[in-house]
Amino acid sequence: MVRRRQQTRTSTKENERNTGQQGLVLAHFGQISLVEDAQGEVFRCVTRKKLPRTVCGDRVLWQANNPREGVIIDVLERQTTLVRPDHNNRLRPVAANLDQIVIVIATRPSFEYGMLDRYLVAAELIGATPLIVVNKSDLLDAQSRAKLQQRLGVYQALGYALVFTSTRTTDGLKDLHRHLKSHTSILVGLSGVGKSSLVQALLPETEIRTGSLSRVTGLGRHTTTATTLYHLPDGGDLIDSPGVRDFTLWPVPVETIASGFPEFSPYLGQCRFHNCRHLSEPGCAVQDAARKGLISERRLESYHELLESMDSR
Ligand SMILES: Nc1nc2c(ncn2[C@@H]2O[C@H](COP(=O)(O)OP(=O)(O)OP(=O)(O)O)[C@@H](O)[C@H]2O)c(=O)[nH]1
Ligand SMILES: [Mg+2]
Ligand SMILES: [Zn+2]
Repeated sequence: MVRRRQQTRTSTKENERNTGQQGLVLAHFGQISLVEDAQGEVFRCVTRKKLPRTVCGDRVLWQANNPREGVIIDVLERQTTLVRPDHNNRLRPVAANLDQIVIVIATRPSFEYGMLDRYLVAAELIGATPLIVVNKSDLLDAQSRAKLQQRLGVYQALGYALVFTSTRTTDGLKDLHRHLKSHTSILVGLSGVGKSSLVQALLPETEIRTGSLSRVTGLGRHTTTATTLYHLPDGGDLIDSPGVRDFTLWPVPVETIASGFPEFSPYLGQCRFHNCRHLSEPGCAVQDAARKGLISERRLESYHELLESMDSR
């Protein structure tokens, strides 16, 4: 009896699966997701109860119930998910199915190397390629640009790509575009570094969905409030996300943090203690490497800060 009921339920679900069509969530706000069908038409959809909340980049099965609206009946498995803890330390997904994280920094508002490192670790841990973009390059004179270039050289030495851009002078935009082709990338970083301006500069024809989805702050600036996906003309998707005041890494086991620092990998397993945390233990191969200048002291410091932040949770 019980079994038959289960079978009936499964076959109803199968039916729904068969009648639903695949779609891509471009943005999500309140109860509504903007779902794009295979032809590029966009529908306002609600999500069936009991399903997880959809996020930008989700692939879903959905049914149209009138020319512009529909219902999401299933959320397909996510390949990757970028999450960030909210004010109450609850994990909130930001976007799904991305393969590249574009960390946008600028000198105004100025950035902090610790945050850059936390974003890089996040990218490493979810298996996304990080790209570092220094926007507002027009604000840098030759000397400060060279200095910044030199300080960021440590990241290039680790194999991370670095691009200087300006939406004012269009400096570096071609180079950025080249990196974005055939990837699903998300722009992350502090509020006001110019993420939406970069999207607008790359997609001059598109009206960047800020209007109704954004609010004008007291400063008269448009701050992005909904994570939104845009298609690039010659392949690839670009996701604009709301700026943050800080980025905290989600809780991970302390052993995992070291794997977010690629330059540690030759030394992992070489320490005297197998459970070495690379803090002040004797015979630590990671600290030895830092003393010899093979690992940047500042990166090691970021690692220590991350360990402490996990301990204090
Ligand atoms: N000088 C200069 N200003 C820029 C550049 N790009 C953007 N801006 C300015 O920076 C300010 C913030 O730009 P936005 O694109 O809204 O920044 P955002 O990162 O999207 O901000 P949030 O949506 O709050 O996260 C605006 O006043 C832009 O005009 C640039 O390359 N150079
Ligand atoms: Mg924005
Ligand atoms: Zn060690």
